[in-house]
Amino acid sequence: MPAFLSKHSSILIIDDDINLIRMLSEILKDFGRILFANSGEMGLEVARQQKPSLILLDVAMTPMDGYEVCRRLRDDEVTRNIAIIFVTANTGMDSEIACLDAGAVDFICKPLNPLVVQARVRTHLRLIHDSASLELLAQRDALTGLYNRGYFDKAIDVEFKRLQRHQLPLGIALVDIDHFKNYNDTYGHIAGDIALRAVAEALQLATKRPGELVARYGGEEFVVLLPQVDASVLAQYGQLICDAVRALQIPHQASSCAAHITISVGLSIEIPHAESSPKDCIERADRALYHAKESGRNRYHIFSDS
Ligand code: GH3
Ligand code: MG
Repeated sequence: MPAFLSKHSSILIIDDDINLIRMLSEILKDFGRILFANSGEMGLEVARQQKPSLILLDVAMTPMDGYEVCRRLRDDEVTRNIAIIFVTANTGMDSEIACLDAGAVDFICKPLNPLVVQARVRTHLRLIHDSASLELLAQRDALTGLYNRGYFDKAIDVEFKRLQRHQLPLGIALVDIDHFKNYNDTYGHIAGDIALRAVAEALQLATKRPGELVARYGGEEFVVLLPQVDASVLAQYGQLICDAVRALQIPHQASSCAAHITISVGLSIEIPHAESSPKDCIERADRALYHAKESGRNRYHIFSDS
């Protein structure tokens, strides 16, 4: 079975004719989880709660018709991006245009032809699956598979605001591989790429608490978002990732600080407030990283004003 036809797909059928719901459920039973609602009101509620992959929406319902349901789905941030296919008995061009103008991706005419319904739904589930895959791909760094800088920049903005609202601390770790230029010069760029991947994986494995996020910040630098940590947990984390990379035991004969690959880590922690910004948090971690490098590398340092 193709990946887009799976138990992860769900289809919501909104129709006030229970026989039609039954018929569509039977036609689409192998396409994913089938949800249904027999009124526009109920459909809006289910859509909000379950966030289905696709909605099949009857046009002629009372008291709220399909166009109105569609408009409300589009107005709601939670349901805005769910694909909608209208199911309509009106086959005229005006009706087709009205369906598409209302924001539907397609329409299916009654009486229902099972093969046509399946073909249309299959097509849209595939499109939804492909665009979700592209979106996931756009968040990732191609070499390491970690989140990329663009994704991290958005994530830290969201997290900063959330923690500011709750007055909880935000920790940041900036991680930089020591003497990595020398590593490339000694072992070659391909070996450098392999080492980068290994370090990325070690960081990911060591970063386990809910809400924590590891990203490749650029080059041989990584960044970790550590929501709701205190200073002692942050220090433990700094030590943990230094140890984890050391434990990889990747030989590095051109390093001044060890016989194998090591990292330096800059840590910062603060409760976000109106006068600060995510950029300030990163800057503090960057200054701490500079300090760790200056103090001999292969260590972590926590930012403090002094
Ligand atoms: P320091 O200990 O001060 O951090 O020294 P460094 O040599 O690690 O730092 P520098 O900024 O001088 O060099 C970083 C090196 O990282 C240079 C660059 O070629 C390498 N690098 C960046 N991205 C990649 C990558 O994707 N693959 C490989 N193989 N190397 C990379
Ligand atoms: Mg470096």
